[in-house]
Amino acid sequence: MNRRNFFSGAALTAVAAASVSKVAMAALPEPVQRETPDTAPPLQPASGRPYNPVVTLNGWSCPWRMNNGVKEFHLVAEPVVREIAPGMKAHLWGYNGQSPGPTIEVVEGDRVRIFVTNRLPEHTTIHWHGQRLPNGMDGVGGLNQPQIPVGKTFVYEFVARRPGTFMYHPHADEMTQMAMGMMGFWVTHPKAKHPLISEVQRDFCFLLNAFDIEPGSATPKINTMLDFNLWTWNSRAFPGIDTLNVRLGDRVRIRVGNLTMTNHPIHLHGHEFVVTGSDGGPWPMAARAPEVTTDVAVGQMRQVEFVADEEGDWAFHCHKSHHTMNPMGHAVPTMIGVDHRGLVQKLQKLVPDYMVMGERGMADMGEMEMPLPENTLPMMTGTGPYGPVEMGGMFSMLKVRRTQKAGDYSDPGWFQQPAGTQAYEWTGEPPAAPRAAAPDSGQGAVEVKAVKPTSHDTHH
Ligand SMILES: [Cu+2]
Repeated sequence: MNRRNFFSGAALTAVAAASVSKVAMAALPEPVQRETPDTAPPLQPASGRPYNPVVTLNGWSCPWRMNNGVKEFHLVAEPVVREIAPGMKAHLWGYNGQSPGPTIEVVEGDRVRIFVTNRLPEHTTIHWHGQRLPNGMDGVGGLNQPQIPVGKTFVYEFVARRPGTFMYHPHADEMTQMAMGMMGFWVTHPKAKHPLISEVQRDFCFLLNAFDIEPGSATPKINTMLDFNLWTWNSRAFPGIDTLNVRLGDRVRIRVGNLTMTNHPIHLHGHEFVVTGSDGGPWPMAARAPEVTTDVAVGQMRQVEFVADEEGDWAFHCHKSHHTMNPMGHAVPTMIGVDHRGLVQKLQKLVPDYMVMGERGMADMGEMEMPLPENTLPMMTGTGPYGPVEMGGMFSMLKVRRTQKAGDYSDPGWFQQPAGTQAYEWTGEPPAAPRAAAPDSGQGAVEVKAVKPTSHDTHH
């Protein structure tokens, strides 16, 4: 290379570098897509004020671009395929490749600019639930802004004024778009030590959502109002929901938002927690009380905190028992106490595979995992170290381990219970107490007079 070329080349490079960055900054930030439904490690902030990032269960946080002091995000509303749990994929709508979309994490006082591109087959908007913002940024289509037409990109911009736990979702054809899975979490971290916001070692977040997908199909029924059959956390059902893995002694915060059409009493085993705040902000100390279950009503958010000081695998779930079940839990007649014995041989002549189920309860179904149509989940499933867990839907576990490293979110496997600390079978003399028995067992049966309801009511 001669001298002349060298100079012109260098000059060209310099010009190119300057113009590239200017052009790039004027262009849309690259939308970050995600392929897997796994829980991503916390996204440590690469620019802007420092904070302690959250972990989104079976999700991730959205990287941003800093542009002249403004945090720029790019959300793409689009059809996605989401694995609800191994064995079932759903055709949903979401953001950036998944439902829910990525969690947005910012710091109190940040100016935030969000580009929203609409790749859905219909118009959309985004409402920033719980934020203080100019009225024209609130995202109610028709009220605060024109709808975002198909193929267009709109820009939202506001200052994240108060720290807390928030979410985002469309405010356009809402029943369809939320039933299809469009939603995401938002966390605004405090800019400095806050008297009502404690520092924690683990900070988890997820949204409660629900779908109505017929066994064997993949697309939610969007006109369902109450009778959903898939109860999910971040569009995942047990055993597809990752466990919350923490170190013994960690202070843990769990943030939950409810975008279903019913309430969910969220229950933790082995520990008491304190509800420390909601989408309204951190709660005053005088309003806090120990609980083991907190109800999260429709459109509400709650954050709970506790010190994980009991080792083990602790169930963590919605306390509505039909919400810890997967599809096919409906329309199954109650068979407890019904004696099938005469009937079975007759039925097996017609249907050789016929099995009696339900006369002793439904636990058989947890064990049998009967053949299912393609693309659905067993009603009661999951296997623990001691057998079937018989759960589904909104169920996971808090795994507390002495040996878990700080910042390690990997699953430590099943808890090894110390000898002598597990419930055990009594092998002494059986008790002599009389009790209810089957009518033909020769023992006296306890008779119960039942009053049947006159109408079939719903179970929500
Ligand atoms: Cu529930």
